[in-house]
Amino acid sequence: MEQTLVLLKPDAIQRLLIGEIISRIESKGLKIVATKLTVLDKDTANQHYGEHSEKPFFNDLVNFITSGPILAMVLEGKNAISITRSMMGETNPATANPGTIRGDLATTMTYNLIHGSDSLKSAIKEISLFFKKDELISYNRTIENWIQD
Ligand code: IDP
Ligand code: MG
Repeated sequence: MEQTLVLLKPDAIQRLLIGEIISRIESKGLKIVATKLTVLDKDTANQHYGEHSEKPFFNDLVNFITSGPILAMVLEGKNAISITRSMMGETNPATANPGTIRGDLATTMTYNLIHGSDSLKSAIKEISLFFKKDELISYNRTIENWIQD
C-alpha cells in the first residue's frame, strides 16, 4: 500500500493546529502508521530539503524547520501521496484553494504548516530519513472496507 511522509511544521505545533490537521487526515480515511514529535537537526533538514539547496529561501527554510518541534507522520492508503498533496493545497497559502489545509489555515509561504511527499520516489527517501522500518506499524482498521475498495 502506498505510503507518504507528512510533517506538521513548527508553525502548526505553535498554533495548536495538530488536532485540526490530524482530524482532517483521519476523517479523509488515510491511515496513520507512524508518528514522531521531534526537533530536526540542521543536517537532517538539509537532507530533507536538499532539492532546494540553491534556492534563495533555502537558509530561511532550514532555520524555520529546525526552530522548534515538528510532528512527523507516515500516512498509508491507496493514492496516499496525491490525496495528501491535494488536501494540503498549493505551496503558497495565499492562492491555495479554500477547503485545503493551507487554503483554510495559513497565509504565507514560509508558514504553510505542512509538508507532504511529492512523488513515490520522494516518499520512500523521506520516510527512511525520519523513520526506521520497525517504527512503521502495520495494523487493520475494522472499518477498512468502508474506506477502500
Ligand atoms: P511544497 O511544500 O508545496 O512541496 P516546495 O516547492 O517543495 O513546496 O518548497 C518547500 C517549502 O519551501 C515550501 O513548503 C515553503 O515552505 C518553502 N518555499 C517554497 N517556495 C518558497 C518561496 O518562494 N519563498 C519562501 N519559501 C518558499
Ligand atoms: Mg516539496
